[in-house]
Amino acid sequence: MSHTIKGLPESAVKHDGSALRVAIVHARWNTAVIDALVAGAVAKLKERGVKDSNIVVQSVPGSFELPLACQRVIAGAHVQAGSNVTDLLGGLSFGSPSGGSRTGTPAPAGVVTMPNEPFDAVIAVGVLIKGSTMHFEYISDTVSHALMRVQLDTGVPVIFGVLTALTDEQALERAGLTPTGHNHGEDWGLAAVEMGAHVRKWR
Ligand code: DLZ
Repeated sequence: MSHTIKGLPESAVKHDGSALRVAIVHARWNTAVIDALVAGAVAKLKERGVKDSNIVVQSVPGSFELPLACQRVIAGAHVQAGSNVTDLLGGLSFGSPSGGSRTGTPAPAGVVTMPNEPFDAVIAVGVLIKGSTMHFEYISDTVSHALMRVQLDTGVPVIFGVLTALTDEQALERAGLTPTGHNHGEDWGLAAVEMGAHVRKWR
């Protein structure tokens, strides 16, 4: 068996997620990989005690859309329920249709309003796979910087769940979809609970 010094060791403290609210905002590009990553993140959130009703999942078209979506979700903007998420994850909550927004603005018809409580962490999930143009480089760079900006501007941890893979194989491996792969979504779920718990203490 090969050994490596790389990777995230298990935290000495098992952080308690039972009081935390976490949003997962994910792109739909490269869906097979995205689905596995989101499922891995949700599994670890639940393992750490985060309640189903406190996990909100929102999809956007591609990784380029992640920063704005994270910023709006953190701000408590109205979020359209995505049926793909309910299908994928079996009934996660999108909040009460009757709930008001934090700004007090009524939700437009057909739009589900987020619950009022703030999020303790947001996990931004995207899968960028290098093609034959410069698209990959521009989006990877822009999205990384923008997600960092969102977390520093809002004070809410934004977990960086954007895979920047050079090949399909790399993406599959990092989503645990190859025999020797590891699902990085699990790490992101744990990081969300750890950072959410830390930031509550640091307020
Ligand atoms: C256009 C595009 C391409 C070529 N590749 C990816 C990708 O590998 N992963 C991803 O998440 N999104 C990709 N996109 C879509 C962009 O992120 C974005 O959705 C569109 O440019 C519209 O703004």
